[in-house]
Amino acid sequence: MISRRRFLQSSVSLALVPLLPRVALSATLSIRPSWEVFRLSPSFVSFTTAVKTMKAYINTADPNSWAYWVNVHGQLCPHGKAYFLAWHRGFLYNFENQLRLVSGDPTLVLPYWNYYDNPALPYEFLDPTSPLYRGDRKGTNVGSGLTLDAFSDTLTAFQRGKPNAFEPVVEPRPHNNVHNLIGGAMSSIAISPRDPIFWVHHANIDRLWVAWLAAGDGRSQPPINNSYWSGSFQYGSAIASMRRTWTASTSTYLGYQYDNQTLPTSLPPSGYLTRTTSSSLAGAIPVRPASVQSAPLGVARPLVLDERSVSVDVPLTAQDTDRVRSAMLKTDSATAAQEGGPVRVVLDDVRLTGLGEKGGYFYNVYVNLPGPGGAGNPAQAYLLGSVGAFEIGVARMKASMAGGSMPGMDMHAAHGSGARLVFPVTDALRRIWPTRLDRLVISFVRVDGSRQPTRGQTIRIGAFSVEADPSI
Ligand SMILES: [Cu+2]
Repeated sequence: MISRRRFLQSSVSLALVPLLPRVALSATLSIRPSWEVFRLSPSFVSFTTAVKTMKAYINTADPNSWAYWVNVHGQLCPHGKAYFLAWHRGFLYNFENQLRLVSGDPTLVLPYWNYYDNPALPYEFLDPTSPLYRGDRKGTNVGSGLTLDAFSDTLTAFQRGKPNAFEPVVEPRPHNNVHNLIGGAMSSIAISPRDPIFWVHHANIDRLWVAWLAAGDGRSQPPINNSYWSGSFQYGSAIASMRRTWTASTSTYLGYQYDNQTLPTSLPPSGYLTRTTSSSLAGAIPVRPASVQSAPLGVARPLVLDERSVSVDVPLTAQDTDRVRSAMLKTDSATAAQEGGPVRVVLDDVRLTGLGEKGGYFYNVYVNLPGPGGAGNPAQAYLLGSVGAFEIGVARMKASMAGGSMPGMDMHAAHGSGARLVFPVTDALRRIWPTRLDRLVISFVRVDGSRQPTRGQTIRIGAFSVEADPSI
């Protein structure tokens, strides 16, 4: 895989290459169907033929190759920051155009995988003779990674940085969780579009965006003339850049609609749960896992994660308790939810083991889960976030871009630098409002995409700590 810098340089030299002929879009294009409908339609053959043809063509500078799209995503996609949804919408649009060109089928549209209806990987992706197959997947069911959090009536704003915004919630849950639970290429941001399931997963994420806006009840995004939409998106040197303004009219974007534009209202029946994921059942309160370590506030400890769920005990002195209470009382909720909020879990020097890189799992990170038999709030009240191979890749990508060094994006070659992940704690403490506050217990609850997850170490955290700013 080429580095971001080399990619940008090659963009300059390729600027003289004429743009490929584009399929003219009819005004009536087109309704994206569910996978269940799509697989019985003639388009299914066009799709698999196009996938096979593109995979067989090895020229990363040419959008007729599968690798072109993998590289564009690895170099240019915004994750964990603004325009996550809008950039990927254009990415799907351009890729879909290419599928039509390659297949010669001008009616082909991407289908979506609605895992809220069926969380099992569609059968066609598991057939070793199909171009949709990959042998590196670790999970075949994403049910344990689904939540309804993003569809709450309280999330009426759209963009990152606003309180109660949709985009920063739908990205981790379900988007990241699905990437992690499938594993293989899907759990690496650098190469995830290698797996054909990427495209039907992202079509579903795009559909959820359409459904969110269509659900109304005050849900709104910046209007078309808002400065938020100024600027453009890039999709590599061979594809014309696209103005952001086209994102304003979501339900009829470029003529696309989905055959189901309603938000999920329930989670799929739990036909499948692993030993360790019963705690991720919708609405169920996870049982606090046993503590394996103790770390005083502000003191960093190494922590290794494996197939088990674990907790770290953080005993608080009277002075520490004052600091945490002060943060809970005096911080507004927008600040409390920020990454660098006044109380935070800091995971530094985070590295994937060889097993961990393969994905198929993630860990929900909670604060002060009730003990066995303890009643409490809804599970999501305790949730700080999650960590898996996908989040670690995103953190490293963001760090390398912020640092300006733009090292090679090949995660497998970049073992040198550990990632840093920070989870705000103050907001969750305000939700659960513990009456006693003599300790914080940070729990890592393992979630798997397979009935038989591999045992062994996945993530090595060089320095785990809980930090609290001095009393305000
Ligand atoms: Cu992406």
